[in-house]
Amino acid sequence: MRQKLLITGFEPFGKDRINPSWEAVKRLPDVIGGFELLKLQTPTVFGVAAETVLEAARDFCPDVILSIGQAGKRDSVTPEIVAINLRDASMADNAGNEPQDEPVIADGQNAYFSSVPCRAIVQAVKKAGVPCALSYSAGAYVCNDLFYTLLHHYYETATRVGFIHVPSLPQQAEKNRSGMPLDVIVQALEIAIRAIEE
Ligand code: PCA
Repeated sequence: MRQKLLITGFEPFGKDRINPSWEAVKRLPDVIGGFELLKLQTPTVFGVAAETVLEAARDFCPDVILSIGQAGKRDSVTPEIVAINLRDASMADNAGNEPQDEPVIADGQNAYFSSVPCRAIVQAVKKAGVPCALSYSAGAYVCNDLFYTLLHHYYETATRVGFIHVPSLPQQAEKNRSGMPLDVIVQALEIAIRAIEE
């Protein structure tokens, strides 16, 4: 029987009109290796992103949830190893929220580690020639908020949760950044999913 993978990408935020995380997720095949995929776009809004994913997961009952987000200041694909219990926005989210020094979940533990094999993902993606590195911080904005909430919700359950940041596209890359073409991001995600299965 196939395993089920819920994979999410974010809507555009800040000054961007496009978010490579969702553009790449949208282009993935519906089946990768032994996984059947359900693709979901998440709002870039504190709290609401996680609610959207948890609601979809209630019906789909995924074995793995893999969320993807854009990290414009990076030129590599970066699996996130840890999520922290902190909301600290450097700009407003898409609903105008700009929390500072707040917990994601009151009384939640300080941090959770990813429950997908980040190091295996890095090795597999790099082997294909795509720049990829472990990241030790998913930030304190909406991506970390989603990742932390999912890890908290599925802590010590059979459902595994991972998060991968991807670079901006070349046409939207910030100064001194090259960005990464969309087809390369799609390829990296497909390899990452196969590495999770192994
Ligand atoms: N990146 C942001 C939020 C949405 C996204 O794609 C982040 O890194 O928090």
